[in-house]
Amino acid sequence: MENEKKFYKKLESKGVSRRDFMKFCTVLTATMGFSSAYVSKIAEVFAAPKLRPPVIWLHFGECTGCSEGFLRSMYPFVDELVLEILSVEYHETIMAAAGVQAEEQLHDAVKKHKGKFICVVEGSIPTKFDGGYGKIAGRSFLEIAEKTIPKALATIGIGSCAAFGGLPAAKPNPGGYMGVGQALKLKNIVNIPGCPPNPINFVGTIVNFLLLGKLPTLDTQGRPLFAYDKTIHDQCPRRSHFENEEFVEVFGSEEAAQGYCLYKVGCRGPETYNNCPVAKFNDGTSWPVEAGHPCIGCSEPDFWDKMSPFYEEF
Ligand code: FSX
Ligand code: SF4
Ligand code: F3S
Repeated sequence: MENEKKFYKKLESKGVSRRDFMKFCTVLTATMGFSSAYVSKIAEVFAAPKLRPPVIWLHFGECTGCSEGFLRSMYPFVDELVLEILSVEYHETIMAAAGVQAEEQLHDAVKKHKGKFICVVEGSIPTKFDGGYGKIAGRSFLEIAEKTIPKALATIGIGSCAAFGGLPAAKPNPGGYMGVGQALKLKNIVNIPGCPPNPINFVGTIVNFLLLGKLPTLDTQGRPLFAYDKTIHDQCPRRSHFENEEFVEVFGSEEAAQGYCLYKVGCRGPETYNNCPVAKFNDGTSWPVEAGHPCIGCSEPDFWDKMSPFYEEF
């Protein structure tokens, strides 16, 4: 109780009311596919955390958009909430240590929390030339992954690069980049694809773990079903225009202003599994199709090769 009071006081001091926080918990509960009876339980995960699992966050071949998306653009207070329920032991983007100290921090954290930490991986792994396309402190990404991930309690691949290879694995892929699961032949990695992924799907995965003591149910690609069980097309507010054959053929046209369907300018919504139309981005502000841009299938395996040329109808 005391802790909860402190938590709400702290939120208020940052200009976040209890109402804002409960609104966020309601959105998160719905995204996770739980009934509204769970809202207060989910609020408790943040307000009175029982566990603070150690997290080791690795960066490989990527643009850091996944971390940036998570740390900056969601509900402004959520990064702090999540950093409070997790004990982040190593994260190159946000840690104070650098160089030798950072290296030591990684080795110490893996040793200290062996079998108990959650390993979050951002980026894909070059597998050709002995992993020579990517190294940190003299060790290849492949070696770092091989030495770290098997010691984790659970591994989460955040972003399409970690999940499926993403941009670094696009043709001709000279470095032999692969998703983490494929590179290490893992069977039980949780993949949160998207370039970048929606932070709420990552938060939902973590909260599921803290609330129920297990990771969410996954599909055959390792994606949490709560977020990736339906196509963009099946949840799209422009769908009636698709059915009525009302299409945008030129950007900036009258049809575009009318909010017609973007299929003919290359929308890949029909073959893309993600919850963007309901979860949206930036505090629920918008998502690509709402902003007038076709879905380019950024959360699908091999999307750079499979979904391009973008802006052309398939
Ligand atoms: Fe990849 Fe994430 Fe795209 Fe970027 O780290 S999914 S290139 S948004 O940053 O991995
Ligand atoms: Fe489907 Fe894309 Fe058209 Fe939406 S805009 S209805 S996702 S094709
Ligand atoms: Fe990506 Fe399509 Fe969503 S491009 S962000 S999966 S609308």
